Amino acid sequence: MVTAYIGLGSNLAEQVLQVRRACEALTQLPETRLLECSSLYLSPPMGPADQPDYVNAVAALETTLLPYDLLAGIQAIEQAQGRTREVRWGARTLDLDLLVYGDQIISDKALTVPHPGMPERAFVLYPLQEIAPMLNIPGLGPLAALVSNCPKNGLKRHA
Ligand code: PH2
Ligand code: MG
Ligand code: MG
Repeated sequence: MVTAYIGLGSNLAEQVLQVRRACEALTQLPETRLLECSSLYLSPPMGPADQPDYVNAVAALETTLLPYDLLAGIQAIEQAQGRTREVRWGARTLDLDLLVYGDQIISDKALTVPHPGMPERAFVLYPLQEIAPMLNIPGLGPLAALVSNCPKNGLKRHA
């Protein structure tokens, strides 16, 4: 049994509903239990500025799925919610990223875990801190230290 963390993001097509529905869909993954979903946050876009603000959250799961099967599972949820993506870092209906998979460090063509963008992403670190304040991220160190080195960059709790 492994604890894994998933980053959720949406900035199109009823973003709040997209993220809530994705959290619900995570409860339906096989061999997996949803432990907790963070509050929803609003964040200005990282990347091209000509796109709507994002709704972001982070979920904690307990799973016996292998990392690639978990990845396939979250990609299926993206597809089921009508994910289209044309532009790198462009607007999307739903983005689910495998952030952390237990204490494993994986780096190959299909998957990089822990997610390499985490240290710069307030919209990942702050929601993660809400649900796992003592987390130590393999290869990156204590979450608390990453948070103190990452300004909020306009991140706000969604009312
Ligand atoms: N995701 C991206 C690109 N930029 N910006 C915010 N605020 N939130 C995101 O989830 C996000 C982003 C690519 O996955
Ligand atoms: Mg992403
Ligand atoms: Mg992604």
